[in-house]
Amino acid sequence: MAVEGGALEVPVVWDADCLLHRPAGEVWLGERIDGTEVPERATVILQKLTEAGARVVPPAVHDEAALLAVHDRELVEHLATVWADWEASGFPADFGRDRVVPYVFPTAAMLAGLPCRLPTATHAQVGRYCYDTMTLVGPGSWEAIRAAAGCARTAAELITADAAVAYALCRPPGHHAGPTGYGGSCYLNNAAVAAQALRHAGAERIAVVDIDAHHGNGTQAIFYGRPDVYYGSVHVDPGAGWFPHYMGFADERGNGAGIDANRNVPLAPGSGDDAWLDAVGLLCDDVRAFGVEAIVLSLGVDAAAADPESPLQVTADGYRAAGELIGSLGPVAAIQEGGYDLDSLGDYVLAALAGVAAGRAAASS
Ligand code: SP5
Ligand code: ZN
Repeated sequence: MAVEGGALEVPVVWDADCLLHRPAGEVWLGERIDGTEVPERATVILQKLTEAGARVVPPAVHDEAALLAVHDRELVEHLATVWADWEASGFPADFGRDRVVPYVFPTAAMLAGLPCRLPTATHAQVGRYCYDTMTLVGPGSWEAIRAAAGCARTAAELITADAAVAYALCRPPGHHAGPTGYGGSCYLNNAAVAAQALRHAGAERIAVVDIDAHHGNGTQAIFYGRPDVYYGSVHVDPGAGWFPHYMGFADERGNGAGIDANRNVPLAPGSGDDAWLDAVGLLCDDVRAFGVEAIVLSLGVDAAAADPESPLQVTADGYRAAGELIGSLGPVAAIQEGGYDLDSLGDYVLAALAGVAAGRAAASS
């Protein structure tokens, strides 16, 4: 897809460590199958954006404080150490278990009111943090997880320093990771790290707008009780049987001081550009009314018609139009979330970012 007006004027924050995470599939209904969250996702996006003339920049040095601002320390330490513990327990060498996967989940139903202990066995600890069987950890996962969060933070810093728009090519994605747990192919919440970095840099109010095909339950959970960070998401209706199943419903509007700073717009499976863009427009109206200094865009492109993980039917032109609407709101740090159709992924990301840049340019002229 050609970008009108020359090179894509959006810095792309990228760290090759993001390729080191190789989940090597997912356990789907009890069987290991090929996963779709593969390293090639990042490679095809990078190639497309580079061809479009975008400047690629490395992340600034990352520190733990940025992660601990939105996640419990135990979660961060678990992710940093679980592969080594798994290996030391002999699972890969002695049992052929080449990836970390949980098998016991300390749900409210299991605990029956008792406090959640930290179990002794590594393989039992995993279910305390990982809430599904599709989010495997292997050698190199932590390096990629940390690199992705660093890219998100740097994108936030770039727009703080007056870039109108910046994009972090994060992999693995982040919006399903919450304050204390991970799942949905996500480990740490890159968009939340970016939003928190913007707050830290002095912005009083921030919006996270999430256009991934799935509800960003992790981002919602992190900011649910907060009045300073709005979260709005359009996604396939979890009530129609789609991940994350347990949240993402329209009546989730925030809690305590965060009431009315959360909005979910679930769409019927099969919805296309018209319904989807109406929903994006509604989120933008919300953001305008809320009043923000910057926007974090959770840019999943899995609402694409050809995407294998969602039944939404959005076109690349739809993503471009959504980008324009969002770019008109203020400076945007766009964070890569899902998007799994390797043939169209790059075109969709490029279309969205070109739209954001055009919307920003029109609003600031
Ligand atoms: C970041 C993101 O987009 N995460 C999406 C996670 C949704 N995963 C749900 C997977 C459910 C079934 N996947 C297997 C498909 C077999 N055809
Ligand atoms: Zn998704």
